[in-house]
Amino acid sequence: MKITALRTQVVHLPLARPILSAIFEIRSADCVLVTLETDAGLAGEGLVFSINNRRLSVIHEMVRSLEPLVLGLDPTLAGGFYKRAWSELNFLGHAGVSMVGLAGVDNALWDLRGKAAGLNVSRLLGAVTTAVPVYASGGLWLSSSIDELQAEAAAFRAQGFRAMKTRVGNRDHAGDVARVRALREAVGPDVKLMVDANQQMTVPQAIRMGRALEEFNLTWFEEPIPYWNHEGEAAIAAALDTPIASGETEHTSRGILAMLRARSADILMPDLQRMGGATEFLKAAHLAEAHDTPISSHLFSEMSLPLLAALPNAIFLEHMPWFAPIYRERIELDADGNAIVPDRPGWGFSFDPEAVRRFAA
Ligand code: SMN
Ligand code: MG
Repeated sequence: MKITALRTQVVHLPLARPILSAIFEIRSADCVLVTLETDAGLAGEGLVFSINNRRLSVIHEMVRSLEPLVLGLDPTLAGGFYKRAWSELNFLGHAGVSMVGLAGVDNALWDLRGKAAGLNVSRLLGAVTTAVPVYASGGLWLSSSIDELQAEAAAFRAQGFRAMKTRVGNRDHAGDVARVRALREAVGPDVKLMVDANQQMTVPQAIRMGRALEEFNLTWFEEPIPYWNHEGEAAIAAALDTPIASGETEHTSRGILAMLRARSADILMPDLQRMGGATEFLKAAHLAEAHDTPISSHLFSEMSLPLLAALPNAIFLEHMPWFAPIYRERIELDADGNAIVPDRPGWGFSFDPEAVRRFAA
């Protein structure tokens, strides 16, 4: 089998209403869909994205720039592509848009290899499980009032979720604590709760916040301070009983390795596109396993689900519904609130051509 074309399509997925985290207002998720066509009739799919339609054209060009490296490639020799791309991208650096572009192609190659083998990517890798614990992340934003927080939490429970994440970091300590308290009261003691500060605190603020939140038995406290301050994050992790989760803003497995060496977080959450795709995501996960550190995923729920199902140290899938509108299939939950890994080959989630047309530029 040989790859005959790299096709890209741009789609714009508006959110129902603008949402606020401590760092961004988000109005839309805008994607470059990547399709690798082959002479065997199979096609591999991946996607990368940007928020608010900013710099999407840069990402698009970065993906397109890799086309010469995949044309004529046998997908079972994907490692050769990765090695050549890694070498070429050295000039711009193994971070930022270089890695995002690489992720688009690498993820499409993984889908293709799964489809060629007739296996879901989880089974291609040697699956650990067929269902992965999942938490709802597409709600409970800073833009929600306390009443809205409680209503959204109830809606998540009704959808079958047993874990959910809210945001803090509003520079209003008492307000943040009151919001988490209201949420814990709304969901009761059995639902797992996480909070995410999106890097907007200082070390002392984060320690004070973490101590104030200890009574709510949080599953984790995410990205308390700027992502590059590994030593500061390690100090927070050492000071608190609540586990610190971090890593979504790191690039490549080397970024994750630096965090592991600094002991800056108790749980690492590599982001599929900042890693540079599934190839590098897997390396990051294995490095974490060698450091006895659990991992979660960041965004890209449809592709992260099969990957986490093949990783013994995976503890939670982030369920972010932003990309669901362009897929034909939806992530389904079992009665225990786990995301069911599809048996379908490749990622097990494929672009819906009609939806792609609807959301196209
Ligand atoms: C997040 C980051 C980027 C976009 C949306 C949400 C957030 C998360 O940090 O962890 O979901
Ligand atoms: Mg986060």
